[in-house]
Order: sequence, then structure tokens, then C-alpha cells
Amino acid sequence: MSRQITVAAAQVGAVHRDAEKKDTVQRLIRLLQKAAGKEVKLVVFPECTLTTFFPRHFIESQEELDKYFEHGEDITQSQDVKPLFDEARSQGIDIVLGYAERAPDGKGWNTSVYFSATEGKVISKYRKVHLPGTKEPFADPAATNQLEKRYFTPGNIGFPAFRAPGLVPDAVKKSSVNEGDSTVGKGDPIFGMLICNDRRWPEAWRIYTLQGAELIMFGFNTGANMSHLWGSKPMPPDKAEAEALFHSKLVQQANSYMNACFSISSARCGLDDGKYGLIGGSAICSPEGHILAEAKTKEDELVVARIDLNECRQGKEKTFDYARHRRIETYGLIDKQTGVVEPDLL
Ligand code: CDT
Repeated sequence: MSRQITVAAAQVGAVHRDAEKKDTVQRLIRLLQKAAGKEVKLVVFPECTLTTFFPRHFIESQEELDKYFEHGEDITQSQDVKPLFDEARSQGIDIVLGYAERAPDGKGWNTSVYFSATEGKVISKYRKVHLPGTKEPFADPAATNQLEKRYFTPGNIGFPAFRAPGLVPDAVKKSSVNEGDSTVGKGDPIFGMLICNDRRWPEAWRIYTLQGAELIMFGFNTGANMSHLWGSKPMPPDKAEAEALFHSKLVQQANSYMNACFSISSARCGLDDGKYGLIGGSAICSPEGHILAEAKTKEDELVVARIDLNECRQGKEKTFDYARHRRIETYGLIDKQTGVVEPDLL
């Protein structure tokens, strides 16, 4: 049984503060059309794809802030964004799209949705759990801020794995299974979504792969030089960017291997407003931790690979066969303690 899918990361280059959402959506549609020409069936767009990465700014104007968020219940019906979903449906391509969501109760979420072209609707939603940075801006006016804790609430959906229909021919369905048959690794593909900083937290990957996830997808906006937020000493800009890129790939490759799953990462990158640099490095990674395809630019770029989900089986059945090897009786601290508690001093 073939479990091969052609997938892509749709990396998106600079989006300036004054960019019109509908113009950015046209760029996304062009990437989708390119994907269609390469027989791609699943495209992952970045975190907060539709606008500039506004959490870097301290914004007091409610009117400006409102422009960065999507306000309706159903993003596929949003006036500016609907053409993207319509294109995905007509091309038969599933998409993951990251955007800022304003819920009816006024809460802001950093959200991703999975739109199934087969179903013609959103079949899964994820809200970013790990919000990095600070609530208040830095005193240093030269610092680049990361004010996600100001604008967003930590995700309240957890890490829900889901099956995506229509991507794998002959997927075993509930209705056709005989009692006692093993269906592991034979059904429709099992997917999970993360958003940016989540990729650095192994707990998030493990919770998805405890549900059998075979592919984890995430967009990111990672500052190329965020010396106020990481690193023990200031670095020259090119060194800081290389280090940020190194860590981005390190966590993607290591977590893909340790969780025996494929992963797709998609960057919002380039130089926003000629001033704010974001790393590129969109990549598709195998369950053995190898990069199969990666971006060569920091502009709009499609990164494509053909993946075979059956390649997850050996990791899931040998080194990382959770049922045989995990020792949950020793992992209690993981869900009882948030911060560090050191042993008593000697
Ligand atoms: N968007 C986002 O989550 N960015 C963060 C920046 C971290 S700065 C310490 C990231 O983890 O890439």
C-alpha cells in the first residue's frame, strides 16, 4: 500500500507593516499555483502569514491592531482570505495557514488551520501554546520586541492529532475493518500542527506522536538578531543569524528523529520594513532526522519533497516503540512542575 504524498513548504519573504492583506494573499495564491504545477497535495504556509509579524511592535492603536487579526468565525469566508481557500479547493491541495485570530469573546490567538481540499473545509485548528518574549516592550529603543504575550492568549486546544482524508489511496477506513485486524500505519495520514516557538518544546512533539502523528507541520517567524531574548553575549549580525538558523534546524531534525515523524517547517522571512530581519530555512525533514529539501532564499519560495509515510514505521516500531520502551512511572515531574527546582545546596 502506497503512503506517498508530495508536500511543500510555501516560504513567504518580506511582508511590510503597510502591506495590504489582499495583496499578500495573491502572493500565497501564486505559490499555490506553483505547487499545483509540481503535483503537490499539501502546502504549509508560515505563522501569521497574512500580515507583517506585528508582535515585534508596541501598538497602541486599536484600529491598526484590528487590521492584523481575522475576526470572523470561519476564516475560509474572510473577504480577503477566501480566494486562497477557493484556489486550494479548485487545485485539490490541502493547506495549513497561520494567522492571528480574534475570537468573539475578544481574546487573541496565534492560530493555524488545516483546510482539506477533499472536504472543502477546515478540519483541524491549533492555537499556539508556547508564546515567547515579553508582555511589555524592552526599555532599549534599539531592541526588537517579541510581544506575543501581550497580543495573544496561550492556546486552549492542546495538541490534537487528526487524520487528513483524500491524500493516501487505499487508506483503511473504519467501515472496512474486520475485528482483530491491525490498522496501525494503514489509515488516512495522522497529522499535527505546531506554531514557531512550539517547535523548541519536546513535550509538544511527544504529545502528537503519542497519538501516532506521522507528520508535524509548523510555520515560524524567527528574528535573525534577537540579542535581547537569547544568547549570552551580543554577536555580529551574520553570526547571530547563522546561530538562529542552526537552532531552528537542530530542533526540527532532532525532534523529527526522536518522534519518528516527518516534519515541514515554513518561514516568514526576509527583511520587513527594510529593518527587521527574519531567518529563512524552511525545510522538509524525514523521520530519521535528515533534511530532504530546504529553502535556498529568504524570499517567496516553494520547497517540495515526495515523502513516504511508511518510513515512519521503523522508528515507531524499533528505537521509539513507545509501548515497549517508555517508562512513564519515572516521568512524573513533567506534568507536576513547570519551572526548575534544584536539589538542596550541599
Ligand atoms: N514567532 C516566534 O515564536 N518566534 C520565536 C522567537 C524566539 S525569540 C527568543 C522562535 O522561537 O523562533
